[in-house]
Amino acid sequence: MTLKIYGVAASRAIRPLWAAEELGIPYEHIPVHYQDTAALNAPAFRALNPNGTVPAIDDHGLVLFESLAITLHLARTRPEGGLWAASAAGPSQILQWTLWAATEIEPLARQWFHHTSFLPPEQRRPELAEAARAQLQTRLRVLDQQVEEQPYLLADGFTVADLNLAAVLQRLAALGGEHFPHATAWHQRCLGRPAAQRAMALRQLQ
Ligand SMILES: N[C@@H](CCC(=O)N[C@@H](CS)C(=O)NCC(=O)O)C(=O)O
Repeated sequence: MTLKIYGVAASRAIRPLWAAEELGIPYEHIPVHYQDTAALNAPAFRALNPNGTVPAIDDHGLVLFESLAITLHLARTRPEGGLWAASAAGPSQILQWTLWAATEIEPLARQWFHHTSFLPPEQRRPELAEAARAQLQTRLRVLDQQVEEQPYLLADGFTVADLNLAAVLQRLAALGGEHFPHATAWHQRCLGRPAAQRAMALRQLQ
């Protein structure tokens, strides 16, 4: 039995796929598309994720949804894989940055993306995109300062906190990255990792 990861790589499933690649875990990838309503509504899939969204995982019988919870789970249960923190403070800092990504960054990044690209043109409202981008600037300054004097969010080195935030901020360049050189360099360090590249290459296959 292997870990099963559901969801096309061109979705939030990139997060658990990247984590699995970092950890070197064997996994089976089931590329359910987020627009495939028949697949998302199938009883077998709803049993994995009652929200009818991707990603979901089945980790040897433990079924989970929520992409960032999944990456935390994978990192925490495979500490030898190096994504969890070795220091006493590290696990709490991982939660801090992951919740920050989920609550302070993702809603704004999503609003910007929806109103610039994702929604049909007639439903886009440029003022909402611009408002989200403007609000993100103060948050990006916080990130920029955090990685000004150390390469990753935690003193421990690269952890699942970096993976989660870098994945949530996948469109950093368009969100004002040019004003935040340390954040941009951090983002490039994260996405340039071989495991990230392998996970992103899965997008070409779908
Ligand atoms: N907070 C959830 C969001 C999941 C989500 O909305 N996934 C999108 C794809 S990235 C989806 O499946 N959308 C299909 C739908 O909403 O019908 C997570 O991080 O896993």
